Amino acid sequence: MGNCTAMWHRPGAAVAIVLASSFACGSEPPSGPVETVIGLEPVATGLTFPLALTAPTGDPRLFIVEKDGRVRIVRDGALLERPFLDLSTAVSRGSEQGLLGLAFDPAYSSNGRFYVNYSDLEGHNRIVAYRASGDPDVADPASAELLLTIEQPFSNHNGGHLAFGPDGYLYIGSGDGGSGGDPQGNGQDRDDLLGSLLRIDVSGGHGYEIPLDNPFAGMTDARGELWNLGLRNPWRFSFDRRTGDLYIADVGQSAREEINVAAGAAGGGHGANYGWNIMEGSTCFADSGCDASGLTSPVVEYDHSEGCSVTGGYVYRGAAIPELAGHYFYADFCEGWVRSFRFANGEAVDEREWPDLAPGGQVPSFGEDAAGELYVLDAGGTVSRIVAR
Ligand SMILES: [Ca+2]
Ligand SMILES: [Ca+2]
Repeated sequence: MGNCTAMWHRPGAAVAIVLASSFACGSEPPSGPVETVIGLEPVATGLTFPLALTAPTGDPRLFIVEKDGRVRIVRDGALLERPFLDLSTAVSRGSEQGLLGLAFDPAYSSNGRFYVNYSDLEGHNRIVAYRASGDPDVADPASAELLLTIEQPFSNHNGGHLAFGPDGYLYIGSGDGGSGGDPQGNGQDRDDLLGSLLRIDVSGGHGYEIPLDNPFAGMTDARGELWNLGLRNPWRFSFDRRTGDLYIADVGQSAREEINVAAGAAGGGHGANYGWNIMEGSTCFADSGCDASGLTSPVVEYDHSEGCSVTGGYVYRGAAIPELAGHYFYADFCEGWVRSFRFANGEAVDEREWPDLAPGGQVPSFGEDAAGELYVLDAGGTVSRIVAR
């Protein structure tokens, strides 16, 4: 019936999606063979190392994070000169440091609250809440409320991404603290905020609470903020806005890059251990005879003959290119290629590469707007929308 065999794009052939009776592969609605050519349409240029793009619910504007500390707005197709927020004097800008994440409160239209994650001048990560000002295109810098500090023993592997889950909780990506090989064992330790996604409740309007159903809530030997563990540097993660599935792209050490998917219907990876530094991808790391029992394996991985650092993206749920529904896009930062797959019945299907989506430079991130359309960010300064040709 359906053909779920991975079909890699052949260089030189037309970039096209060919889905043959995809309903046999998983949860997507039936669709006949379709063919859509997609490419990139620049929406902003001249940015300084853009590394995140998001928007409040229902808001047609694009909010783009620049690594050096500014949040810029694209409104009605134009990049506004004045930043929405300027933290450039508060941010460390070393290689993996900077303003790293931005998320708008699900109730932003009524409470004006949003959250950033940045490397402070000591190199520690700060998760800070801000509020909008009377001018919708400018935040109120005086509204800053520090929610959480994640102390960093080394300058790299800072995670930094922020996203609200379908449960309304704020998820925070946190790396293993850095250096190489996780010398402090932070990936497997449960009593620190490193090497995990964190999950906190910010709905009270000030500070945060630990959700009672967090896996280690109330335990004395673990941090209640942890949602999972065993991550090395979950630089980018996202939720499928239709299914709630959680996609975590975890940057590898020197051999393997991986993407983990936790089905929303199966609990979203509550308490999952993704293996680092016992394992790197599906191979043993710290000890060649490692015990992988109890560890969650990646759904997709590739080795360093194909890249060096995985950049997680999003599942397409926009309206402009219906044929892309359910396809998760990701990239390699160093090589700049863009690939996709669909997650169906616990595995990756319809894997392919998209040469026409490679922006030509390093890809630090993707973006998703309020309508579910996706963007590819080029570290050189251009942000482009994925469009049908
Ligand atoms: Ca830890
Ligand atoms: Ca892993």
